Parts: sequence; structure tokens; C-alpha cells
Amino acid sequence: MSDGPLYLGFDLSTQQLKAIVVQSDLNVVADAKVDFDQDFSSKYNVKKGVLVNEDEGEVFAPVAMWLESLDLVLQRLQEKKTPLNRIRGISGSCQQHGSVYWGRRAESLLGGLKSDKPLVDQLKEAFSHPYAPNWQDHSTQQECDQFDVKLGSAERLAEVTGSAAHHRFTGTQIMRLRRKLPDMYANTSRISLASSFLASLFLGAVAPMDISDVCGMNLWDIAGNDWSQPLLELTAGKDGVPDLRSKLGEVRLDGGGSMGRISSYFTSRYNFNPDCEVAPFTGDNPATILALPLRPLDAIVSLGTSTTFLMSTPVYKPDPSYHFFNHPTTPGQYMFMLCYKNGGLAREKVRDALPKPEGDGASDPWATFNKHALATPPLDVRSDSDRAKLGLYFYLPEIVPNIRAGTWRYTCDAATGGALREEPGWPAETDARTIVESQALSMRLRSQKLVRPPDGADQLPAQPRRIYLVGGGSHNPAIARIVGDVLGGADGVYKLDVGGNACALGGAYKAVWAFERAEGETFDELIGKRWKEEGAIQKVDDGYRDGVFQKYGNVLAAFEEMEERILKVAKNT
Ligand code: XUL
Repeated sequence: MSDGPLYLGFDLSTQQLKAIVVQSDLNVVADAKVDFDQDFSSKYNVKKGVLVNEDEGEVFAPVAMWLESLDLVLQRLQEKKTPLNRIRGISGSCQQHGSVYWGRRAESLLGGLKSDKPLVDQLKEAFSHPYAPNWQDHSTQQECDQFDVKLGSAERLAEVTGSAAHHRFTGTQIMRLRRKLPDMYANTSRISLASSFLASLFLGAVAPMDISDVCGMNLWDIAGNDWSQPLLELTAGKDGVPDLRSKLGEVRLDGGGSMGRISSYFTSRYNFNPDCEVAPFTGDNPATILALPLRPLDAIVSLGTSTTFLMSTPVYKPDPSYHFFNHPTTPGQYMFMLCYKNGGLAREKVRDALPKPEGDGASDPWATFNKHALATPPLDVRSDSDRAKLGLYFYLPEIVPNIRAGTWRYTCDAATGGALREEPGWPAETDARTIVESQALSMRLRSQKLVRPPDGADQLPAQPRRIYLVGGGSHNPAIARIVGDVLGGADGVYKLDVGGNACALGGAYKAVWAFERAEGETFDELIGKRWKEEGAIQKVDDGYRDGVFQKYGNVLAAFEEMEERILKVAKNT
């Protein structure tokens, strides 16, 4: 370990709270985690980190559990002899859209924390609502319908706020809670996102929201750089706008710098240095693009429980089916995001419909799936007369597009994409390739307006430059190959090998940049100089393959048409 300053990054995700400590040269020196189910399921009854009220589609987490987790994770860092007194700055990454409701006593309780009792005991009275709605919540269809029409159309809402209305977006959640729990809403002094909530604990005062994470609310006017007056009116009623503005507070426009010194609770209880400062925390997806110096035209495909596709881009071309956020560190840049609910779990369903692997491959649950996925040719077209196979595999109601749960199988002419028709079915073995193709085709369809031929490779079709895979599915070679076949990647497909820590690392790197940046130095400039490719990434596929890439291009319009036809009969309501 060097003797220079250290930086602490958090990741408050749905199922865990992770902490990671890095040096100025970005080397990791310590980490610790709390797993909500393992550490707290008997106390808080959570499953996969959340509580569910199926009748109303509510998914939420106990705020007290998060408080206990923060003390526990810091205790675990201490047990590992982490020199917390050398930490100069803290930042973090938190699940997006989740909101925390502070009561009237919040500021005084936060400001008066004593080190002899845990946070959970001292902040009991700090909240007007004991739960934080989670991004998987889908209780807000009624509110979404109103958001989508308030500015004229879903397209216009996406233009202004970066996204059409989504169940999980915080504006719709606030509007519903105000309707359902009017007293709670009236007693709320401030509303935090999960990211500003965690930062608040360290600051000992309610922290402002972050300029990137605020775009996950359907309330922030991105071009106007302010709350949208008509959307605040919709959420809070005409007379309630000033009150809602004060609940939401000012948004911090700078993703770096210091929001203030660490609260004495942490200096006394965990021996943090009183000079340690707190930088803005951001959402987990914005933090993922900070886990490496991502260049424009590079894409990250995060293959977790859900699947996300992320790009950093100077181009702002919003559309109701995807999301734009302000870039977490670089004004004038944006983050483009697609977020699918049917990711890893959907692939597992297809896998589990196949015979269990036996013999040599028995230890790899994906062996049979991968064998079939790789043995099946692109779109299962084996001869010129074969039709291309396309499917949708939504075991959960999907976000992109907004289709109810179900599976659909179609074919079309492989050369033209014409003559699309639904099929009764095909062998389960074929589904292994088709589901991965389907997930990648959806990403290609929606990102095609943002890509261009990579610099110096004008002869190539428009596509991402590099594709970085992260998350559980990134270890699967068949998935890497098919993602490369469909999406291309002129410079290849890489696995970002950071052991599931991309968001926490992004948070820690953000802290390094926040406190060490020179005047005007961007995140990419600073991190680009210090980041070492070796050990962090590994090339797992060549990416673009001439001839194969075009086969998928031929059926892209048919894929879109298939979605449109299914939307007509199976839209989520
Ligand atoms: C993004 C989203 C999820 C959560 C996961 O819009 O809802 O990716 O951020 O924590």
C-alpha cells in the first residue's frame, strides 16, 4: 500500500452494500460488503434485499436496514485493518430511482449524531416513511399515464426529462405516495434519492441530489437545467409546487468537488480523518460508466439480473423506449441507457428447459445452453431457403418495450426481413441462441442512431467501437460471441474483470477524480492516465464479423415489426 491518500467508494444496490477503498493510482487496497439477505433477512424479512406487496405491485426496502448495513460494512472494513483515517474522499453508487422520505427532525438528528450508538438507533425519528421504493416497483401505472400526457406526449416527456414515464421513476413514485399516504407526504421535509441519502449520512446533513441521478425521476428538465414546473405541478398539485421544490432541494450541478466534511459520527466511531470530504454520490448505472475511461462509441453491456446497455455520448436523441441522463462527471455529455427486466433470469429459464449438463461439462450449468447456442447458426439460417428465427422471451413484464410477460416466436425472410409471421414453436435447443440474439437485437435496434463508423475505420458499418461486458453473464463465452455477432464492436468485445464491483469502483474512481482533478480536468482525462488495462479487461471476442453483422441488419426492421405487433395485443397495463 502506498502512503498517499485513499478514497472510499460505495455501492448500495438492491441486494448488497459494498465498500471499496482505492489509492490515487486506482489500485484497490480493501473491500467489504453486507448482503441484505444473509445479514438481515430474519430481522427485516427481505428476500433479494426487498419486500414485496404483490397486490399493488409495490417493491420496497426498509431504510433502517440500510442504516444498519452502513455501520456493519464500516465495522467490517475496520476488522480488516483498513486505515480509515487515511481516506481523503468518499463517493458512491446507489440503485437508481429509489427514494427516502425524511421527516421534520431529519436535519437536527443528522447534525447531532453521537458516536456511542448506531445510526439506526439515533435516526429512528428521522424519517416520515420507513421504506424506500425500489426500482422493481410497478405500482404507478395510473401516475405514468398522467406523466405521459402532461407535456403532450410520451415523446415530449422523453425530450424534456430524458425518459418517458416509467413505473420506477421517482416522480411517479412520489405522486403515488402523496395520493396513498397524504399525511406521510405532508410530514416529509426532504426527499432523497438512494444516492443522496447515503451521502447525507456521511455529511450529517441532507445532501443535494446529483446531476446525473436526478434524471431518473421524470421531473428534471435536462435542457433547462431545472425542475420541470408542469411536472412538479402534476406531482404535487398546483398549490403544492413550492413545497415540493423545497422537499427536493437544490440539485448539485458539479459531479465532482466536495459537498462538505465528514460528520463527526464517523470520525469518532470509525476513526475517519476530520479532513475527509464527501463528493456527490450518483446512481449505479452512471457509476458503471465511471469504472473505466469509457470513450464515446464504447458501449457497456451489463449482464446481471436485469440487462443494461450503456453508452457515453455527446448526442442527445431521446426516445420513449430508452433513457438519457446527464453524464455523471462531464457537462455536455450524456449517458444513454437501455434497461431490460428480462436479462439473466430469462436466459436461466431457457437454460433450465434444456437437459442438465452431464459428463465433463456437468459442473457448468450453462454447458448445454452454450453448446446449442454456438452450434446454431445466426438466426438459425442453415441454407438459403431457411427463414430467420426471431423471438421475445419475457418471463417478467418488460420495460423495453412495455410488453406483458410472455414468449413469442416469429420467422421472417432472412435476406429481406419480409413476410414476418408468428410460429407455433421450435425446439428448445434453438431458443438458446435465439434468446441471446433477441436481447442483442433489441440493443442494436435502439442504439443504431447513436453509432457511426469508428474513427479510422470508415469502411466499416456504424457500430460501437468496443463493447465491454460486465456482470454475471460476462463470463459466458457463448453470450460474448453472440453479442459480438449481433452488435459488432470494431475493436472487439471485452470482459471488464472487476469481480462484480464495477459500480463500487466507479464510485471510488469518482472520489479520486472529485478531489484530485486539476482545473478543468475531465474524469476521462484523469482516470485515463491512471487506469491500467492489464488485469482489468480481457478480450473475449473479436466483435465485428463481416457478413454476419449484415445478416442481423437484414432482420432488424422485422424485429421491430414483431415487437410492434406484440405490443398491440400484449402491452403492459
Ligand atoms: C435503471 C434501473 C436499475 C437500477 C438497478 O433505470 O432501474 O438498473 O438502477 O439498481
